[in-house]
Amino acid sequence: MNIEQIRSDFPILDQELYGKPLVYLDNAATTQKPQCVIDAVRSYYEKDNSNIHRGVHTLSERATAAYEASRETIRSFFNAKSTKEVIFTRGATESINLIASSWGRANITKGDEILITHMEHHSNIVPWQMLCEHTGAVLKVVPMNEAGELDMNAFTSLLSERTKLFGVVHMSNALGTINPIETMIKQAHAVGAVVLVDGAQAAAHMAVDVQALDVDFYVTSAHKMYGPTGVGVLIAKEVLLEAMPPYQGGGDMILMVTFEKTQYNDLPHKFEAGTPNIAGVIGFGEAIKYIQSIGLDKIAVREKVLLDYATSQAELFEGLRQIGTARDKACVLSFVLKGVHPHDLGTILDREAVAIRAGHHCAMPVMQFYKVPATARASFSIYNTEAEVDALFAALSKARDMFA
Ligand code: C6P
Repeated sequence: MNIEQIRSDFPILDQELYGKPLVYLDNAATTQKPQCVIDAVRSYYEKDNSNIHRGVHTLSERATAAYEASRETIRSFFNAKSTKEVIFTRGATESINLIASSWGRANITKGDEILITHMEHHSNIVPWQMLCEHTGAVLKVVPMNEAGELDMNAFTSLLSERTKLFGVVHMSNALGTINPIETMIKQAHAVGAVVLVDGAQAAAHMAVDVQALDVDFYVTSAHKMYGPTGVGVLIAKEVLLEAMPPYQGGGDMILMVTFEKTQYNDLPHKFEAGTPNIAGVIGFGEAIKYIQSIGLDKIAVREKVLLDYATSQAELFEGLRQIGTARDKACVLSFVLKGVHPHDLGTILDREAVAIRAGHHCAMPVMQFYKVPATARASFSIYNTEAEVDALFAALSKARDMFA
């Protein structure tokens, strides 16, 4: 794999901050965008800008064709059965809220249980808390161990016929843990629960086959997969979507409206009310093609090499405590440095042109578990290099010296 060539696909990487080359290690927050994605978005606005599914004119037909072609690209990438199962949303957060609002309100009643895990992002906690408040259902949580791995025995004993939905993050943004979702889906199905997998972090780093997994709902965001912000996807089994009421009402999600009654549109349009993020969806499709052009297998192997390289340095770095040491993890090095608050660390590293994230990563229960207010998090992507990992640790040494 030619990393220099890959880097040249990302124009933003070719810049200096404070006289030093930018080292971008905040990929779990959002990845950078390759030129082909930028071009696709620009070309849509320059040549095809028009509303979709409505116009009979050429521009509208072109925009509609490009939008729907992206849906097919994304269907094939995740191996969904049909494009009816591919719903465009604003991102993983909106996808989960859609499920909680639509599926949740139709299927959850008092006394039912929603099971999630201790390492969920807030977007896979709060919508379920809201649903529980509204319905009287009960939220249960699968605990984890010190390494940041789920307690599978506890998971098994928490499952029961009361469990109506099990929601689990595929790859934790705060820890990097990859969860054994295949086994968990099977076990949850055995008690009759439907399963939602939050793939916001995972989808750019490992192949996901929704049919092989037999997952009911899989969600992700384009911007963590080299695509634009403000767009994402919900992939769901058609049988579930057919039975679910619309999430929002408005244009495009209807076939016929009278004041007496509205007939809803067919899938997937029933869940896409209003003018969508057309440019974003087109850019998303292009981003997926970009990933395919490199190959997820190669991406996963390369990123593992980089994470191992960073982890071995972290293990030797005096005063550094890693947060998240699961056996199966990817792309995330979360840590605290003795005597330096993560926010100070983030600021000092910024002056060295090293971009990391410092904070609770929208996973406050993870911080509570480790009894830390925040962590510093370096997260890697396909364009990062060993030299950038070295730059990270050189900057960390400086920070440690400053606070010594
Ligand atoms: N995590 C991070 O820096 P949205 O914001 O809808 O694109 O994605 C939400 C989300 C859901 N699940 C997981 C596992 C995530 O990591 C995220 C986003 C970013 O870690 C922003 S908090």
